[in-house]
Amino acid sequence: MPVARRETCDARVIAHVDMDCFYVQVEQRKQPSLRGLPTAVIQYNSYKGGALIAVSYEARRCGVKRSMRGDEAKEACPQIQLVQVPVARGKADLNSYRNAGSEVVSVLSHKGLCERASIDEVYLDLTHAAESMLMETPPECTQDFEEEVLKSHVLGLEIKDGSDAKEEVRKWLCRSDARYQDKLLACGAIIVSELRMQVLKETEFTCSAGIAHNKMLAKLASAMNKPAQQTVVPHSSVEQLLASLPIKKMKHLGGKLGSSLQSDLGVSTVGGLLQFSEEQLQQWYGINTGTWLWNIARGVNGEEVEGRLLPKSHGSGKTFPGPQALKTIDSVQYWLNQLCEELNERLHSDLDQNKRIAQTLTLHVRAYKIGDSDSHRKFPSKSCPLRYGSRKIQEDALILFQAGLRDFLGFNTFKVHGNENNNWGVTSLSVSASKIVSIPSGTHSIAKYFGGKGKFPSSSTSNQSVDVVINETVPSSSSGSENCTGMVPYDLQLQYLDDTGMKHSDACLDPQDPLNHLSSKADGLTEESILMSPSGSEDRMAHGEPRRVLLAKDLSPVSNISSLKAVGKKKRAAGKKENCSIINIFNNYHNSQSSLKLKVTNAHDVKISSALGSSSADDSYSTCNEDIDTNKGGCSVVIPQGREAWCSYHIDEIDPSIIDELPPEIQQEFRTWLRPQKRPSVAKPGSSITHYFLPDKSR
Ligand code: DCP
Repeated sequence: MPVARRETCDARVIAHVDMDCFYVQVEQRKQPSLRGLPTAVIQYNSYKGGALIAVSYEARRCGVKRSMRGDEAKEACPQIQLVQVPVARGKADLNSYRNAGSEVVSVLSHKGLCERASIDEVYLDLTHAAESMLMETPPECTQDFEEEVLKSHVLGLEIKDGSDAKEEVRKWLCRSDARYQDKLLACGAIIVSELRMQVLKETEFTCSAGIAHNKMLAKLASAMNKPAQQTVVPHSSVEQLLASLPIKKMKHLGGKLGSSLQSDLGVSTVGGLLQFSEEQLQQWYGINTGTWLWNIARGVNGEEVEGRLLPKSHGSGKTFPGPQALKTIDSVQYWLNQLCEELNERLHSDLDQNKRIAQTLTLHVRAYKIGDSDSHRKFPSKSCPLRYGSRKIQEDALILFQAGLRDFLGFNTFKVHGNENNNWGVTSLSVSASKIVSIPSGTHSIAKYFGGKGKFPSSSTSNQSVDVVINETVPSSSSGSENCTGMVPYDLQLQYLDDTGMKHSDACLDPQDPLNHLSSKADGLTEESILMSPSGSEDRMAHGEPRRVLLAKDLSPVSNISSLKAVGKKKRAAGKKENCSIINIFNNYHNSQSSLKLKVTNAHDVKISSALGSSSADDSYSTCNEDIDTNKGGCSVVIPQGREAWCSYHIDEIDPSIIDELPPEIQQEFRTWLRPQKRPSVAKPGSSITHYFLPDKSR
């Protein structure tokens, strides 16, 4: 659900920039001969000529719509040029569009805080730039304005018949008697027009923009005059704008909430909500939503522009409509493998280019059950800690799927073995990696990458570190506020989603589960319920803080450890050979280090910590007390840096194959350190992962 936030009293200048028919423009740049022609980009499948996903404005003028398929578009506009979206791994490859979006962002980010909101949308906070302009070169002292700014649409500005619209806009920009806020907006309009021209010059793409005093109004305005135009919302025109804005056009009101406002309150426009008091709206829709509705009726929206040029999450998805629905575990596994490979590539390029790592893997599925027409939104989404490496992501995604399928079908009817299935079908799969954190620049130490994650003074709060530790400590936990991809049509894989409300329930495993070979992993799952966004175009996944996280926060180190001992016993008794993640190893190393430093446990506990940590396949069983806030609790976890960090490991017992899991630069750093010192291996036969990377306490 939307979150009600107060607006600051300070005047702000916010712009929303939206690329015009973006995929078409990218294809037209690749093939300039298509410029000016009615063009559409179609999905790669050939059914009825493929689904249209982007339509040029020339084609729109001929009646072509995005809801059409290629064959229909040809009927409506015989001269239409249909370009197929690039394909990789049997699905749409959006990399060229994603990269084109990044080019635009790099131009737009020069003038103020810039938030990349989707593959082709950006918010800018231009308040400072506008204030400076007003101080140094106010519009009223400007003689010549660029044509582009004079073409602006200013809501509420009356252009009488026969009068020169550009001259009216010039007068509006230069009004000396305008309110301060509107003077700032005039400066914002000039800045945005310059930025849009710059985007055109550097990328060859046109875009449209809205300029207002908050994000909500700026977004509404950017869509009002397309393509290649901009719209300004002066304060005085807000009421009029909302008075005529249909409820369903407002972000978050496209779905059930909007329908309820229409049918239960009889309201058809956003302005229609003005007749209700805040208390009434709160009574009917809850405190937060009620206040949010009361605010939007007045055009109030305190959301900040987040300085973010990079995505909050990575996702890769594919839909399997109608007869293409997947009906066997094998076919699901095949497609999960494709999606995970793509996700892995993107994770690695994010690591290489931006020095960021993701911490949570989430699987979203849409499926149906035969005989249950209501089942298509009920497949629970599942998350687990993300392990780097294509194979590991694939394995984990399949485990998440199987756990979700078991819940979806109900324990009694679930059969995982065999491929025969007559009662379910999967119509959409998507995997996403979220909780992305930056690695501080200039550090190439594994200790900083993994052991110290969540503890970087500049990038994490104490709460974050608690979350991270809980992620590693408590089975099933993932952050309560992660962002991840929802189900999206047309393999739309780049998502920058807002935080949403919470809804969750515990994943509960039956020891008799036929999936018991998965149970240690499944035990580490977070179940998430799908909340479909009210807005048709913005399907979102709501994530909540799982109950276990809340419980875990309350656990004392000692109770934590004893519960872990029990888990450890169970796992050792099972004698399972489990996979090992390098991330776990380093986390466990540091966790055991911090346990020692914090002196919360006895030696036995520390031993358990090592044993559990190093034999665990999932991230869940390390004994760890790092949820004690290092800033507040008076106990610090010292993360060794650089060479010093490596020196505390037993090099003789390091399995070189584990090193392959590391990011390339870390591998290099590690091998450089390892080579001159590596002695002939003295690892005993049968020596297990339990012993790898234990700190050398003799040093
Ligand atoms: N897209 C997609 N599937 C959808 C919607 C959009 O793959 N259901 C892709 C193609 C679009 C791009 O995302 O080019 C941006 O989507 P927009 O909704 O912003 O639409 P356009 O940029 O194509 O057109 P407009 O000029 O109306 O914004």
